[in-house]
Amino acid sequence: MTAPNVVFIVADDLGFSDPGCYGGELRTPALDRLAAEGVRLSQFYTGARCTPSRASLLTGLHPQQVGLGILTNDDRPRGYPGTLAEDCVTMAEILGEGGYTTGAVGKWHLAADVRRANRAWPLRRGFDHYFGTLSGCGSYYDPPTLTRGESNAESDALDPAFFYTDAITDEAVDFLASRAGARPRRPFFLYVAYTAPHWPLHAPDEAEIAAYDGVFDDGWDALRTRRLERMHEAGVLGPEAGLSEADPARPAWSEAKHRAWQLRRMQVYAAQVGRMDRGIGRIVSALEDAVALDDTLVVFLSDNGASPEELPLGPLERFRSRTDILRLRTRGGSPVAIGNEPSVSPGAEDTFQSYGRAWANLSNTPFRRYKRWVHEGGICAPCVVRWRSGGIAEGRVIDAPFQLIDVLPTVLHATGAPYPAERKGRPIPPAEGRSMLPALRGDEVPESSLYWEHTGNAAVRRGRWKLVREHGRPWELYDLAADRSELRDLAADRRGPAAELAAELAADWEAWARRVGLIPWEVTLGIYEERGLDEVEAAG
Ligand SMILES: [Ca+2]
Repeated sequence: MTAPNVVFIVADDLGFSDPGCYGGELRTPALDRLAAEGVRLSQFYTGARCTPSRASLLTGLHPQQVGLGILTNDDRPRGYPGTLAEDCVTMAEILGEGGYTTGAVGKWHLAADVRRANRAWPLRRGFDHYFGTLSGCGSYYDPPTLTRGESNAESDALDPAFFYTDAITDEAVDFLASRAGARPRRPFFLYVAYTAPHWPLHAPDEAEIAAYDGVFDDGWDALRTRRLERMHEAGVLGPEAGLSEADPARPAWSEAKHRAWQLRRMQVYAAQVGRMDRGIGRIVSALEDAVALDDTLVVFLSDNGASPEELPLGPLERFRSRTDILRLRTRGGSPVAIGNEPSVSPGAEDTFQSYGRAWANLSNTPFRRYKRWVHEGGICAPCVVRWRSGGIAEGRVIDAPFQLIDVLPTVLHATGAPYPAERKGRPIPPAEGRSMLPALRGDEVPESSLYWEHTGNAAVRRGRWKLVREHGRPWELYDLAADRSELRDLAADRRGPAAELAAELAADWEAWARRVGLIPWEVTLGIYEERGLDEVEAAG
């Protein structure tokens, strides 16, 4: 068998149960097709936020090991550098060495400096080709830091028809079409990182928003219940997954104000996902046209759980000055209405809103918490894998737990590429994860411990047990085999066998934290305090 092509498709802040094939109301026919011809994972874990997740995906290491524990802020000398380390390899570097053509399209978010080309930019990290945004997010109509190769390409957006989701798709399709005709033929690695459905709520076609009229009218409470029923029916979750309590920090739907605006927010979010799904459909068609679909390992995933962030984050002036993600005017010169103001209907270029906490609570059904936390709602993501000639089971749900560090070993397993011992003469850490392929082919796999930390929120999972805490709070212990949604804290009883297990797992987590060079959140908070910054306001 020849080495397969590899295509990653990444969504940004898409909740676990949003896609149709995971039980959501959102229409995702292209993704559903990949799921029907491949597998869905029911326990695939990411990091808690964009930057750490992308770092793990591309390097096979924990984000703390590669300088990206939080975001792309340079917090040296005491904090993380916030830029991709030199002593690690990316998937593109490994596959490029093995004869692959490599391309990255879309969001990068792994470099502290997004203005001047540097060693953390895509072309210097193994990609032959790059088009996309280097920063965390921004307008879909006029994206800041849009870059082709290493040159600013923001003027691409002067075309009135420009829309970032479509531009990402167009570039990915062009890449595939040109590789298909190239001789001699080389396998390719294409990394497609959409920014959808990360805020701002931008959707260019009113018909796509109107297509969701009525779909969400019963509100987040009723829809959470129905989603979980569909997830049980589809086998994406078993009966051990109960519905978490409604987040007390958001109103019941029956008491929600500005309901028309609330519905509009969710409909625009759904339309954003629809645009992305259409792009995924075009990418799959391009692979078919190149007669390469069945010989391509296609991995779709979201980088973290749905986001509860309300806009603006922190005082507006600081939000403006600290981030390079904001346009104050449209391309036509009109002011942009920044923030979640109910009198403004989101979707167009002169708006800048997010869908907010209550809808994110629906997106993460049935779990607790959100992006930034490491309870299930923050780190459990939809993940679909298709590779027909690789013998991956078709249409099945795979229940074995995996996390982002396992993707790189999976690709190495599939392609036969070796993991190097060094980069540019410097030793690098061994890959942390293990191949998912045996499990994706339907075999039983042994248990392996998984670890997380982000802004002090921490967790370790060993088999059915998960120890998890919010920063500054005591550890909680859950039996995920009986209680997937983390509803019954077994560590609440501070004595007995559960307490012993909790202590053992806590010690395991501490040892991991030391090994990966974790910088305690208190240290970073101290740095921000000295600089007069709120925690983390920048986008991610
Ligand atoms: Ca994200």
